[in-house]
Amino acid sequence: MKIKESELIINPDGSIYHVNLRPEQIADTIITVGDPARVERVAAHFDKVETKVQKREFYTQTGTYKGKRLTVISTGIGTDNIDIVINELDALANIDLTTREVKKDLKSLNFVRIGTSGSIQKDIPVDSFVVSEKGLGFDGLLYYYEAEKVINQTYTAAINKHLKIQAGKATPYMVDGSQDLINLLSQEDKVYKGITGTNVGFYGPQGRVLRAKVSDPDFIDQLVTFNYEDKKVTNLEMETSAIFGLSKLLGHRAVAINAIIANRANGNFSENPKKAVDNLIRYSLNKLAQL
Ligand code: R1P
Repeated sequence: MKIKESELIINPDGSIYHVNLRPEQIADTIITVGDPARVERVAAHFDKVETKVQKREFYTQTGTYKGKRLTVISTGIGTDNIDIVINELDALANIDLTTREVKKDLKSLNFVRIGTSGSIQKDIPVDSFVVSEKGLGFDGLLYYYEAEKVINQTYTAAINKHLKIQAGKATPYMVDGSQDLINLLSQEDKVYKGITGTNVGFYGPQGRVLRAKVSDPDFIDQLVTFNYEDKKVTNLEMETSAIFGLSKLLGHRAVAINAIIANRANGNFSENPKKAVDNLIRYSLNKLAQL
């Protein structure tokens, strides 16, 4: 079935609407970062770069690292952008943009988020790395799709039993990351693993109060005490749940690794967040070269 022009928008140069890329310009392993400036910092390690494209907050470079073809793309902040990036990259891989039909043989991509995040647990210090075993979504994005097909029902039930979510907020959901990618990125002792919470804002939705008071002052305390099968909520950021959910729905693999630049439990902020992120980039690229 042909997908209509209004639904799958192709630019005059044959690239897809927002990310502005053509199918041949993406690798099968795609690193997502929030900050467009981080794309340069990842690609600076590449042996060679074949593609550089920018439109809005979506800046992409494709090249090779130790011979492994990789794409790095910035998503900007938030799960609304993740909806665009994952759907459009999937379309580049799995829809024939000329006939506008879904291909017969579907490709499975690897999505690897290299991000920054705040830890909520006292014992996960600034400058450490956390690999997300599960995404805990407060964003509600996945409920616009067939969420029930991909959420982890047991963990979703457990978190909803534990938290008191007020009416008017989206029901939290949990989605698993891909175990092989989790294993690859957490081989070393210095890497923590856990559940990454994703919310729709940086301040109130993550329990930060500057001047505007929050509706549920206990939210972070409730999150800290969640413990199911020895798994805890380790950190909070703004993209992982949607990356995990959409990737799973579309048959892709996904993982997230974050540099902890703030510790919300003791109020610390990294003295050198740039260094922490550069360490994370080097560590992650070396692991991805083994894929
Ligand atoms: C907020 O400052 C942003 O930083 C974190 C959050 O998820 C959010 O996108 O990640 P990135 O550094 O990858 O953007």
